[in-house]
Amino acid sequence: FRKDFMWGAATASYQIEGAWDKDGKGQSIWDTYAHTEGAIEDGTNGDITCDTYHKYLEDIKMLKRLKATHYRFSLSWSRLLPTADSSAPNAAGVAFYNKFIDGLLANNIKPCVTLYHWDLPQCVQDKGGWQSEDVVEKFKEYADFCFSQFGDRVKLWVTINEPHVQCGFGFGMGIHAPGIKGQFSPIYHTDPMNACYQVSRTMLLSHAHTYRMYSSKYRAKQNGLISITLNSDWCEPKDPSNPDHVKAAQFYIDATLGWFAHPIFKDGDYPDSMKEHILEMSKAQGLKNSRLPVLSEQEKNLIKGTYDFFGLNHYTTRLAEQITDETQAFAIHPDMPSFVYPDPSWERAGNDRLPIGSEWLFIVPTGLRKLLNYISKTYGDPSIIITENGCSTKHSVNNPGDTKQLEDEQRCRFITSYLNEALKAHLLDGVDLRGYFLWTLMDNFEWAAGYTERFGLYHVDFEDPARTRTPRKSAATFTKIIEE
Ligand code: PNW
Repeated sequence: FRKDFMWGAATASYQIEGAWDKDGKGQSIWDTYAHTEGAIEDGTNGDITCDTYHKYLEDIKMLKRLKATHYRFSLSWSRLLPTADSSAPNAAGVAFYNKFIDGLLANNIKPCVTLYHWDLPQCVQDKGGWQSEDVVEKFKEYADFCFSQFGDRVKLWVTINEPHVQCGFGFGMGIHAPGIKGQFSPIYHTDPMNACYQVSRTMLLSHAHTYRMYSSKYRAKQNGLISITLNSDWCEPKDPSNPDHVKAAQFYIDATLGWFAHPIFKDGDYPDSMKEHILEMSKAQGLKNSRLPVLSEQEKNLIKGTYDFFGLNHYTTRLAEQITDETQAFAIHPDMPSFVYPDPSWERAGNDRLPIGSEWLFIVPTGLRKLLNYISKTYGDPSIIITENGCSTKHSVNNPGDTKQLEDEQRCRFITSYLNEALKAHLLDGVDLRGYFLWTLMDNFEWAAGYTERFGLYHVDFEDPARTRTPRKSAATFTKIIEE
């Protein structure tokens, strides 16, 4: 890897901070959602979680011990601006992040800051949230505030984390905040509102306006880099000689990665395959126009090229074939014609002794190399930063002898093998890879799975009021790779 390669770990505010109602913090949609009965698998929430708000010095020590050069974390919008009004900031929130950023820098760890990792202020949600045009101005106002407060020291910014996961999980499937269901309800196919598409549009515009505002107002003085982080699986046809399977695999990539990458990294607009297919589906259901909102020329010009690097979150790989009535319910958004699933021969994340691991994560290191090559070729060889990659263990099942799963051999193998494929992409294929952030520094609140799924290099004891952190074997493995 490059001499200046960024080696880090990643987290997100709602997943680690706790102190959900302390020192003037406003509430976010995740506070609301996690407090809703039945929303979270184990009935938990992020009220305290790792208690990073009080224990941030420990987190910095852990990063130092890992020999990380960088740390990716997110800011809590509602902790900084409880009423989403930048003329009324929460001084305690600003002070917290200032202490944290200064602490990282004092230890020679550079911050990579995500502005938005899913915890929208509830007051913004109450006015329509991502479904309202107004959110674009609100987001810009928040970003402007963050650049003005922290941009003298933060040189690496991510506007929005994984918009397609939020669009699909939050609006449609309804399994993440704000929990808006619809796509599989009987009324869904006659509902022209189609929240997930509206939301994808306001997210793209929020990102683009923020990028341009950074360029015009801050770049000359602060000299940082800013982009978006997109999650993508790698996907292959189940049978490569079957044209339907080939088409399904490409469509899955277009409608997940391409949904946001094509507008930002290519020509300002959604991929043609998406536009054509959604129009066809909309017409078949008696709609006059496509439920995918049309982006104007002005909007396309605004969105196109708003990146300084390609932020990639990658975990797993899928096989694809065309969708059928029986498999429709598994689609992440309503017009997905591809059915995707893991090859049964792939190793599943989770303890080998357990009958089930984490539901969705299968270990396919070669998928990372293929995906990096795909991105490089499709989007004009951008500098790529892997902003997340990691491996989970299922925690709730009794696992005698190693209840903390400190001897996490599988995670060690995951890290080593995925990084080896990333190295091949860099050395053998010429992909411009700039950094790697491991998800995640320590066990934390894993969204709808609560604390049942653990991704941490450090185990966190959530029964213990001190939230004691203990390094797993994988922490040493990762450090050794960084050192060597
Ligand atoms: C990412 N999928 O989310 C998020 O950025 C993290 O906050 C999260 O903790 C991490 O990955 C692990 O889940 C994803 O189903 C959630 O494909 C789901 C998927 C991918 C990423």
